[in-house]
Amino acid sequence: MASALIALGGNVGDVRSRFRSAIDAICRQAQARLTARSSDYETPPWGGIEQPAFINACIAIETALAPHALLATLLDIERTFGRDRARETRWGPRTLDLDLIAYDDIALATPELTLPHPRLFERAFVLVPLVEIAPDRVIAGRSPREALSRVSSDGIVRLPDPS
Ligand code: PH2
Ligand code: MG
Ligand code: MG
Repeated sequence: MASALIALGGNVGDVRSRFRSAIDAICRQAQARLTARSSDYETPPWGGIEQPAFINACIAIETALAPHALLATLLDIERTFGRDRARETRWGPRTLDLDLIAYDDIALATPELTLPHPRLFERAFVLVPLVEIAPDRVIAGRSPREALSRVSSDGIVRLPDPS
């Protein structure tokens, strides 16, 4: 089994309940066990497009799938939850984004998949939830905690657990 970190995001519709269903689907379809789940965070949109705030979270799983098979499963689950890549703009609104952030200590760069995620350390909306579940995991020689100390997390709000 391998240890993978996945970042979840979305800003269209009921994102928080979609996260719950998507995490269930990941565990089923990726032959995976959920080992950690962050809180949900409301985060200011990044990327220069005017759009509603995002909800972001991170999970850690143990999975039997290899990296590309896991990626294919995540893309499939995005489609199941209404993602239509043909109709969306780069950095624009989306129902569900599932990004593979890290997979064991594997480093790879293929047209479909780069590991660890190439923009991970620039994005407080990934680092804040990641610090909650894996502050000291070494990713490309850095820790989420150290990386977060170098970016602004202004405007990021932890949401209370749903009761
Ligand atoms: N995803 C984007 C573009 N901008 N901003 C935040 N805060 N969170 C996201 O997940 C996000 C974003 C498209 O991938
Ligand atoms: Mg993505
Ligand atoms: Mg993304």
